[in-house]
Amino acid sequence: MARRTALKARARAARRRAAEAVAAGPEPVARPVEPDDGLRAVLDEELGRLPARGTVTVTKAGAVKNFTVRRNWAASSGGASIADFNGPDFGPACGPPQVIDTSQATVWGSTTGNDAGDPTNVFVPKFVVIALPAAVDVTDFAVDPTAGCGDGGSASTGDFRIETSPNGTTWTQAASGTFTLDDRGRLNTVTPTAGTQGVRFVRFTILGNQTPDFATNCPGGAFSGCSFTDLTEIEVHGAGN
Ligand SMILES: [Ca+2]
Repeated sequence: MARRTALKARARAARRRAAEAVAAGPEPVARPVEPDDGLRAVLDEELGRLPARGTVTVTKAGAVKNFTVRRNWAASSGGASIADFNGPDFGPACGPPQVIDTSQATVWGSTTGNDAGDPTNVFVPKFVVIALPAAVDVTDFAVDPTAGCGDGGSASTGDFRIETSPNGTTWTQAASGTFTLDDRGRLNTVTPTAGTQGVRFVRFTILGNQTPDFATNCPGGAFSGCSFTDLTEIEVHGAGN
């Protein structure tokens, strides 16, 4: 009898401890991890845009990786919008808003010549104007020039110009350059040399695509870039006012 009473008392004590443990919540677990101890973290060049992406390998000791994010002021999800553009509108699937949707799987598809995409050997520049949700002191742009919407790589953006404006009326050339084959499939940083302060509008102009020797290979060449020109994504980084 005494043994049975002792067993019951022990069982009651065990149940009480279990109930107290549940009420107290889980025990804190200390996971001291040195920066390079058991942790391999690769935050690729995509870091800085939303959503940030990276690879973190977690060991038994856990994993700690601090990172910062920065706002893409050109994101339509953040209030930016397309204020103007020229050329045809192949929306919604391939319209101009696809360059500010933060997706590198969607593309603005346009034409090299007339709006019908009749192949010629004369490239008519195509522009898109992005209205930002606030005045931004721009530190850099990021551009993915890659073609899509059924077009070949030759339709990727080549020569380009970026202008900025505080009001949508007066424009300052902030940057220009040429994207090549190596720039496809990624966001390429473009650093402005002027027009960085108080930017409310960004105008991106496609001056040429990546069709080899466009002036002589088009219109008869077998390049989709003879008819079409595309752009995947534009990002704007900096400090909002
Ligand atoms: Ca896109």
